[in-house]
Parts: sequence; structure tokens; C-alpha cells
Amino acid sequence: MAKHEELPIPVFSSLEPVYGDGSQAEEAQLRFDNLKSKFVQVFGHAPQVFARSPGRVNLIGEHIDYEGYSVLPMAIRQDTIVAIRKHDEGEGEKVLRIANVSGTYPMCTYPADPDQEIDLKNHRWGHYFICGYKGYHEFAKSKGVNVGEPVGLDILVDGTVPTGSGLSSSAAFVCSSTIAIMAAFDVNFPKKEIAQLTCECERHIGTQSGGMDQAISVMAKSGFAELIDFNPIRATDVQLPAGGTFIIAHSLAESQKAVTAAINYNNRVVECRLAAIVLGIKLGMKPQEAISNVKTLSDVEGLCISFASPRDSSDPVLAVKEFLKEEPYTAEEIEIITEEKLTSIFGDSPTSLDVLRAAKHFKLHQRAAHVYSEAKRVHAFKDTVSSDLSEEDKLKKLGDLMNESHHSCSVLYECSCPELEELVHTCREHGALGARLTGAGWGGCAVALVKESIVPQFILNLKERFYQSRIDKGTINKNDLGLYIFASKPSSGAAIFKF
Ligand code: NG1
Ligand code: MG
Repeated sequence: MAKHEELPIPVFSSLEPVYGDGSQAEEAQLRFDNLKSKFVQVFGHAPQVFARSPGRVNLIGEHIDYEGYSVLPMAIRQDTIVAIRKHDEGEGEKVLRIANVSGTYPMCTYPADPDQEIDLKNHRWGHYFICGYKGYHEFAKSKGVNVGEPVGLDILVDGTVPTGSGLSSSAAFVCSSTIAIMAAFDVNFPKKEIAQLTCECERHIGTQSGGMDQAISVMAKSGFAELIDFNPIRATDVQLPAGGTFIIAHSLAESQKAVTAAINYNNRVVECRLAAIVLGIKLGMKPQEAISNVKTLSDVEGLCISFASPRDSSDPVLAVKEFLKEEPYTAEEIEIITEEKLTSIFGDSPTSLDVLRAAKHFKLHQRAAHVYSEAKRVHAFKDTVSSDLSEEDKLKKLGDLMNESHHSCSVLYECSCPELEELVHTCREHGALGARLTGAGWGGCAVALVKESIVPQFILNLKERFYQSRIDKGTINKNDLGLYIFASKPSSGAAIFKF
């Protein structure tokens, strides 16, 4: 039998395989009915096909996917559904019209040219669809698929993944768009190839992202978290212990990653690359060799022998302590080591040059220490899940690893914020075995591991201790609380619907 990731995206003619037959199915039926009637209203035709792809919560392994290290997320039930209709050749204008069921997002129109550049200075929500559109064409070309002359597309989107929340609404949108486009053009590919292509095409939005979000969105399986490896992308099922529940809670601080990339997300990607190059040089590579060959911290892990105590230890965290100073580096200090200007090292990456312009200094020690230690925690998490510890001990160990991960994100990677700190502490105070920020950070959600038996009480306590004051201030509406704090079970991945 072919492996799960070698299979193409499944095509269903009913909602049940994805949404089950309970209350979730009823809700999904309403969304699909609404999409169909709105589509006719807006475009004057029915859609041909639908694609859906879910958001995700990352359980552990933060900011290490782009450094080549494995991560451990699970898909959540919230998703993005894209309804699409491809025009016949010669029909109407050759444009992409992208509408949304939510009034917050006005219709966006783009030319049908797959080589168009995305205007990053003017961020529009439709840009994420164009990522998928460009990605599909780039991929089809590389596969020798003849896509023919550009034609018009009508698109209607319905997303339930909260935006700016670290739950990957962006990947849910990019993946569902890409898969809808493929379905409209009547092609399908193995999931792992779609995971790779969507990871690459989301970078057109200007963030130098890793591949975690797209991989889990495309390859998730109901009932399992997945250990995702990169280069090549691979997913291994992880069955979580039955007695624990993951609760997702929003800090109510919005993290606008596409807008703040130069000082947050891409800044960390650049710092990691610089840390990797400097480590490579300190460990014996010639500067030019390191600059040409070292892209990520995982590229130099093999060289990371520490000569201090314990002698000749190959723990990269110890090598970081020995070879990277704790004080932030200035650009000039790094250039003395690299013997090359940073603007020349990153000369082929406009988004990295934006980072260099905005950065005052570079915290190489802290960022590398986070990445190497977090990579180890992911494997410790996976090993704990499959160990023969008692359920009680397993949950405790997993919680500890989540707490350590949060500490590292907060102190070494500095991707937390005051609201997330307060939320994580409130979770722990009320019985969470572990709690941490999830996703890119700088706002968005926390994930807490809670014993099944205390879930209702835990949610009540959080409502009282974290959300009530925000309801009183009018930040959120009491009736919307269920959108901001909920228990989550591992859900299924991307699917195509043809009715
Ligand atoms: P979110 O949480 O969706 O902004 C981002 C990256 C991931 C990963 C995490 C941090 C994108 C699409 N996703 O996610 O690849 O690096 O941050 O672990 O940029
Ligand atoms: Mg995102």
C-alpha cells in the first residue's frame, strides 16, 4: 500500500469523511450551502469544486522548521474552504476575482498572469491566493504539465481559523487555494509534493517561513499529531496520551507577521543564518566556504564539538556556549569574522536586506541556543509519548517539556509578549501540566496541556482570570469566548469536494 504522504489529496462527494456526522457536520453543511448560494450571487455561476485545508496548533518545536529541524504539530478543526470556478477559454476577462463570505474582506482582483509580482508594500488579503496561483504554475512547469493560456478564475473563500493567532490561518488559506486551483485544472499530486510546493510558494508573501504549517495542513490525519521532518518532508503519526487534552487560548494580542516580518520573523531567520556561519567558521571552516555552504544551524550541527568541559562533547548547545558570545554582535563584529559584508552575504534576498537595515545588533548566542535545545525537546516529546512510562508520568513529562520550550522562546528567542506571558502563567496557575506560546509568537495563542478530568473547570477559571477583565473593557464580546478558548482534538488534513 502506498504511504499516506505519497497519496494525492483525497476527493470526496460528501462532507462526512472530513466533518463526521455530528454538530461539526451541521455547521459545515451550512458553510457549504452558504458558499454555493453566495457564489451564484456574486459570480452568476455555481462553483465547480471546493477545497479545504485546516489550521494547526504546534505542540512543540517552535522556530526551528526553517533551520531544518523536526516539529510536532496537529491540525485543528478550524479550516479555510475555497470554492472555485475556472472560466472556459475566451470567456470573460482574464482576471482572478477573489471574494470572501466575510464582509471584513473586500473583493480583490488580480490579472491572470502567473508571473505577476506580488506587491508586498501594499498588503492585501488576496495576496495569499496569488501565492498559491504562482506556486501551482511554477510546480506545473517543473513537472512538464501544460497549463495552457491563462483564463479567468472566480473564487469565494470562507475561513474559520482566527487570523494573526499563531494557528496558521495563512497556510490554511494558501494550501486550500493551491489545491482548489489544481482541482479546477483537473490535476492532483502526492501530498508530500503539495506540502513542499505550498511551503515554497507562501514565501512569495515575504516571510522566509519553514514548512511546518503547510506540511501539517496538507498531510494531517484525524486522531494523530505528526512529527514533521524536512528535506525531504515526511510525516510520522504520533498518538497522544488519552488522559490529556490540549487547550488553545488566545492572548488577544494580534500578531501581524506579514507586516512586521523585518523586525520579527525574518529577523530571526537572518540571525540564525549568521549564527550558523559564525559557528561554522569558529569550528574550522574557511569564511568563504561557510558563507557559500551554510544555510541553517542544522548544517553545522555535525561540526559542533565543544572543547570545553565536558571535553569533546558533541552537544551543539555546549558549542554555542563556547564559541558564540552572549553579548549581541554588531554587524561590524560579524564582518570581521566572515571577512565579507553582510549586505553582500544576503545580497540575493531583498527581505533579508530589509532585516539588515532594521537591525541594530544580532543575538547569535541566544537564537542558536534556542534552536538546538528546542530541536532536542521535540525528540524528547516524541520519545516520551512512545515510552512505557505511566500515563500520569508521561503527561507530566510532556508538560515539563512544553514549559521549557516556552521559557526558551520567551527568554532566548524573544518571541513572546506581555499578554502571552500573563496567559501562560494563568494556565499553569490553574492546573495546566504545561503551557507555551504556539506558532510564530509576538501575540496569538498559547497551548496548554490539561488533564482531561479538569478541562471544564480549567476553561471556566481562564474565563474568569484572563478573559473577564477584557470583556469588561470591551476588547472582546462575551458571546465570542468560544472562539478564543477551546479544547482541540487532532483533525484531518486537506481535502477536495466535488458534489
Ligand atoms: P505562524 O504561527 O503561522 O505565523 C510561523 C511559520 C512556521 C514556523 C512558526 C514558528 C509561516 C507560514 N509559518 O507560523 O513555518 O516557523 O512560525 O515555529 O510563516
Ligand atoms: Mg502564518
